[in-house]
Amino acid sequence: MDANQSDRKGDVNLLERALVHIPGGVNSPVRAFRAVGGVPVFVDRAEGAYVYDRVGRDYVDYIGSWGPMLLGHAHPEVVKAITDAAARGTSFGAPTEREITYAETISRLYPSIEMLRAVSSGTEAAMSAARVARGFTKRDVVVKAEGCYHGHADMFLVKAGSGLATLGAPDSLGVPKGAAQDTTVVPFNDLAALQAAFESAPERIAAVILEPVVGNMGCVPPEAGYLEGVRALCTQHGALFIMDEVMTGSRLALGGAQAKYGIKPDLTVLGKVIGGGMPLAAYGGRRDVMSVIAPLGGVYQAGTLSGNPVAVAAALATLAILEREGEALYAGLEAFGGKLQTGLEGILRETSVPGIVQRVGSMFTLFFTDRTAVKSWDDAKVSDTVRFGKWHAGMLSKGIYLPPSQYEAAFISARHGERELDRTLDAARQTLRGI
Ligand code: HOZ
Repeated sequence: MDANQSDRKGDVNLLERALVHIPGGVNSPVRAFRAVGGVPVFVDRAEGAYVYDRVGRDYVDYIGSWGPMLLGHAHPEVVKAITDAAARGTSFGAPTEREITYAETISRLYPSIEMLRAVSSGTEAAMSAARVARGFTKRDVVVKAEGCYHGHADMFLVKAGSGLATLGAPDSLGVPKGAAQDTTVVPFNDLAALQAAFESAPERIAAVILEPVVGNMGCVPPEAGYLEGVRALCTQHGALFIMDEVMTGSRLALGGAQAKYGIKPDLTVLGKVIGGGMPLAAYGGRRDVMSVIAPLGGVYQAGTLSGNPVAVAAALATLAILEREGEALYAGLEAFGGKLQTGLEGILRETSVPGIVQRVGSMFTLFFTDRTAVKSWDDAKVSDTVRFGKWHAGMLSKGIYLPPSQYEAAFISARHGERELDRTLDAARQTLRGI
């Protein structure tokens, strides 16, 4: 069934009901559609490349649960792994053999990760990695890049992208000055600024954390030599390089952006794809660094649902499929992404709408800008967000479900094919003609 926005009364009713007991009607702010106007789609179920609302209206899904659904929704092998695991108990709070297999699998796919901890969300993974870096180096300062988002721990909510950028707020209320005073922010893709940060705080910087390909200010790739430069500066100054691969991990390559670009971080933060669509994330890296974690060392981190057996089963099934399908799967994503990008760029030219498509593999963003590239938050922030709102509404009305923010990357799944491509480009042509 094609989407028809004239009949979204059901979503309007659900939003009214949701607003009574849930702030903004949503459990994560970007989902509220405040940046683009309109009413969020209340999803009833999802399968393959589609999400469906309660009356069965279908949408080609480019949110993919904000990244995890690389294999598409409800992959039968993943669903079976989840149901089999659930039937054997949903939480033990005790070690399991499958956690070991999970750690062995991640370590095999990401050779920089000699030891890891499984946690329940990317936020938890990033804040724990920062604590480990501080505990290991005995230094306090963490450097982040403007527009990169590392979850909602206090120290990272400084010039963060994602939902904060979407709502036009650089920082969050409720973060005490003390919590953020040891966070230094530099522009992404700017090695000179990072070098200056190191020089102005000699032997005080514990770690540099960044997204190797940013997804949280829209899709912003690293310039040639940038990640190598960050690696070299960290090594030179005795700081750890933490790669936040929550979005890129096992999406841009089986071994993440670090495999794609050939960079070895000291610590890696993982989530989304490596959690198989369940609440599972991980952080890990060098054995000497990870050995500071309790009970081996003095850095504390714990969690009742860490390494949850159902989540780990979903993750293992997902990673097994990715390993089995290997290069062919990533080549398919690249091929779809390439056709989508070329198609959208052609339509932008045809319609004379100022915009550029930035894409790395299966992550992309159409920036409404007259700049020729978006390399940093300074470039991203001047995008025409009013036009983005019209684009989003137009596409949604034609059954295309895009992230409701200029500052969230869109994600392609392995289940997106020619049918979805044609439908997306038809909708884009009609929409861009009208804005
Ligand atoms: N802010 C996350 C994505 N960048 C998650 C968004 C959501 O789940 O609503």
